[in-house]
Amino acid sequence: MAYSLWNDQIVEEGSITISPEDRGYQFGDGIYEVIKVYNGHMFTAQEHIDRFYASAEKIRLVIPYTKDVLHKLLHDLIEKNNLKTGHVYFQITRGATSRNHIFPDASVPAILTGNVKTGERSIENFEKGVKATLVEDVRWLRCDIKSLNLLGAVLAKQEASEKGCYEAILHRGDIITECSSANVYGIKDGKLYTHPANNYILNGITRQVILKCAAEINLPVIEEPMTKGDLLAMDEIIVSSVSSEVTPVIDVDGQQIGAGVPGEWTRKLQKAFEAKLPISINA
Ligand code: DCS
Repeated sequence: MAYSLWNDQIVEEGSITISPEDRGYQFGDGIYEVIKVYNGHMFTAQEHIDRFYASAEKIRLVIPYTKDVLHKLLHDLIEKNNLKTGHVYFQITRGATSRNHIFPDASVPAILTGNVKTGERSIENFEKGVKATLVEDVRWLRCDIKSLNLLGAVLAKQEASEKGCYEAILHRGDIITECSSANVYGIKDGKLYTHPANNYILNGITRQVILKCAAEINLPVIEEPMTKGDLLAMDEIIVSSVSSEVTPVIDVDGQQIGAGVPGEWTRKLQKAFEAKLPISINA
């Protein structure tokens, strides 16, 4: 039996009914988060919860629960589903009411839902690396908000998939921003380059952990935009997200990156990252 989050209750998955007039359904008027779970433990839960509240504030949506209550609900959801390795997804919308672009009045409650998914870590990708393709970034200008509006990301990821690629690396004109559902970095001459955390990208929680890992291994970080040409000339490229962790990119649109195999700095970052995870070889 699978259990879901329904506002502040854990309920049987099949018992939930979503209104066709839910604003998330009609307008994408809501926000979401994905937290990775290792051996039953959420990784960087507080950071994800903080970003959830920050995204909500940016769209003027009031979450009717405290961060502590939400944390406890997610914990209970994981436990109730007996999830070991996978992720927990949750979202909140501005409620269900007669369709109108204008915000509903305060009596219409926001709707919080969530569920878990089992999934092993993508070890083969981490080891061998993946292919990516460059796609024009046609998303809106508030990519810092983890909005339910994901059409730009969906179209880019679909294009990547049809080209046999793991990710779409997005560019606005000549400037590399991020990926459809991950951040992107280049490593050149012992320096790590990535787009600054502004409105053009989602400041990934994994990105924030990776920047700490870079400091630990004495890899200087330069948060400046790269051009397409800069990216293709990098010694190493990586992409990161809760599920991608530190995934090496060894090919972009058929062009080999560096030696065409995951590089040394990537390996060091992967090691430093893995050391922070709530996993053990005996678990
Ligand atoms: N950039 C975008 C556009 C994303 O959608 C994501 C995560 C990231 C960066 C990386 O952020 P995290 O490191 O916090 O995961 N996307 C989530 C998603 O939609 N599914 O899984 C992760």
